[in-house]
Amino acid sequence: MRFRLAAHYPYLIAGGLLVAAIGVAQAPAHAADAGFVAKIANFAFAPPTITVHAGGAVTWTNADDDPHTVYADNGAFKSQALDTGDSFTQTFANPGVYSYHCSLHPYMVGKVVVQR
Ligand SMILES: [Cu+2]
Repeated sequence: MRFRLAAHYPYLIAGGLLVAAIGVAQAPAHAADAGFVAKIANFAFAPPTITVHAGGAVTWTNADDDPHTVYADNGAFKSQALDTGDSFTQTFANPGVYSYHCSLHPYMVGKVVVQR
């Protein structure tokens, strides 16, 4: 019996690893969520309209060589000046339409539609 058990060990170990791997693959992602990934490029917000659910977040990353900001038209949120590669994340708790612009280039506009 001892030999038989030993002979089965590799299979037991392999089976255990497989179960562990499947368990990891099916585990829901609970890591900090950057939410909707948007970018600022060529002096424009992309995409110009973003839709998220209440409680969702949007992260803008500046891909331009010039600094930009993300300013809510109603002042509800505002970023620092974002240099190349800098990001700004805003969480939207309540449904509504949030229009925003770049305070350095006011012709740069966008909006976030927050659904229930
Ligand atoms: Cu700008």
